[in-house]
Order: sequence, then C-alpha cells, then structure tokens
Amino acid sequence: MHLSEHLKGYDKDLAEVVLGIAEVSKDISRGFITHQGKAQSDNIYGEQQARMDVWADELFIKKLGESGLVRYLASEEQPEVMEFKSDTDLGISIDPLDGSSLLSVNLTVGTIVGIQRGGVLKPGNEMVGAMYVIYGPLTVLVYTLGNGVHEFVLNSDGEFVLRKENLTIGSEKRLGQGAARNTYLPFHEEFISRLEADGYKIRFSGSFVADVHQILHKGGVFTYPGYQGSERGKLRLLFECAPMGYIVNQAGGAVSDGYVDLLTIQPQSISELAPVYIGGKREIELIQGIPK
Ligand code: FDP
Repeated sequence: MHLSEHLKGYDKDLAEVVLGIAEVSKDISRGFITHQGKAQSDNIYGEQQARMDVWADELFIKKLGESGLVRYLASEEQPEVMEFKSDTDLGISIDPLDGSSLLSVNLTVGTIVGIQRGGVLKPGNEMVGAMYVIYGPLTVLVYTLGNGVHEFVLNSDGEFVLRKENLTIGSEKRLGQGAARNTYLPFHEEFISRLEADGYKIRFSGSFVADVHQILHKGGVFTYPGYQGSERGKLRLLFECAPMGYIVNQAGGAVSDGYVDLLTIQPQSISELAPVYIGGKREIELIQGIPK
C-alpha cells in the first residue's frame, strides 16, 4: 500500500504535510550523491554546494512553508519560528538532518518532525502527529497521526510503500548512551550500572534518530543524559526529543527527562535542551524511580 492511500481518513491538511515531508525526503535521499562536501566547497561534480543539512533545511522551508502547507515552521537550522501564509493552523518543528556529523563517514542520518496545531512552542503531548525518515541502506519513513505507528520504505519506483503497520516497541535488552562516562551524574551512573548488570548490550551509532529507530524495533533504551557541564544534556526538546518520544510513546514505550514524562514539558524556547531517556516503559520507570 502506498503512503497516500494509507493517509486516507485523516484530516486533509495533516495528510498533505506528511506527504510533503515524504516528497522532500526523496530529494534528500538522492541529494547525498549530488550534495557531497561542505558549504563553500565543490561537490563530486565540481559544483559549489551548500552543506547538506543547510540544503535540506531550505528544501523543507520551500515545500512546507512557502507553499502554505503549514503556518508555523521551527527548524533546528533557524534561529526563530517562521510564519507563512496558510489556510491551515499547522505548525511543525523539524530537524532536517539529524546526525549530520556522521555524513563524512557515511553512517545513517535522518529527518525528524513534530506536528502541532496553533503554534509550535507546546508540550509534546499536544502534538497531533510526528514522523521521521532515516536514510540508511534503505530510506524508511515512520509516521503517526495518533492512530498507531506505521513504517514505509522507499522502493525502486520512488514510492513509499507500507512495510509494517502498528509498530510496537521490542523487548530486547539494548542500551544506547551518549555523553562521556566520566561526566555522568550519580543517578545516571546508577541507572547504567543496573542495566549493565541486567545484561543490556550497547548500541550507539551517534545518530539519535537511527539509534531510537533501533530501540523502537528491538527494545531497550536510548539515553542522552544531563551530565557534568550540561545538566540539561545535549539534545533539543522540540526538534529531537519530543517528536521521537511521541512516536515511541504511541508504539507502547515511554520518554522521560529522568524526572518526569518528557511529553509534559512546556518548552520555554525553541532551542531548549532536555536530557532524554526513551524506550520501553520498564526502563523509563527505572530511571524515574532512582533518587536524584
Ligand atoms: P549530530 O551532532 O551529528 O547532528 O543532536 C545531534 C546529534 O548528532 C545526535 O543525533 C546524536 O545523538 C548526538 O548529536 C551525538 O553527539 P555527540 O557526538 O556529541 O555525543
């Protein structure tokens, strides 16, 4: 089944946003070949190119904002929320290319999007949908509009076709952990020690979207914690943690900043950071229960 068919029955404006993002992601998946290199440098064809993440950001702004599919657009690459002329009240927060420092070594990166109505500076549990696309050996799109989490794969005809409907989080013991161990806060150290003692295997690629995708399918927990020097961690609440958390939550998992359900946090600014623990309910209950 094609993505457009699967989206029948949802509000038209929401379905169009998901399809718009899917279209841009097709350009991005082709763009890895044509947009190699960094800003001010030549690509493999000798053309001057923008950095891949900047180029991807421009594509999303054009396709979703300037064409009126959304009214509000907050991008990790932009300092302010952008407002566009649109008949809808939809807002998106987008990380156009998460994990982009891994492009130079050809590892999986992805696009993360949260969808809200009436603005973007809202808690994650007010989202009306979220999605991500990962550009790995295959280009895979995962979306939820609040009614199950569904996975599509880009086929050789350039169409996203259904791979798996109603994903539920796996039950294996896997652990992805960011930040340097010698900067861990005591309660986080305790959490990691308990998981290791329980036989959790390490899985960490350095691309948040890809790491969470693995946890979603296989099970376990991904964490980029607060650490000495940055008690609110590294990852962005609005562009990374909340949309991925919303998806994992819809698939039967949970997300926390270590203290509370991360989806209840009201962001104060678009660039706000959050420590993140994302995965199975068991692991999230464990971190929340450890005294701080
Ligand atoms: P990147 O800087 O490559 O875009 O927040 C972005 C992110 O990658 C995440 O995808 C990843 O989990 C994290 O940063 C890795 O950061 P460190 O290498 O600094 O641990």
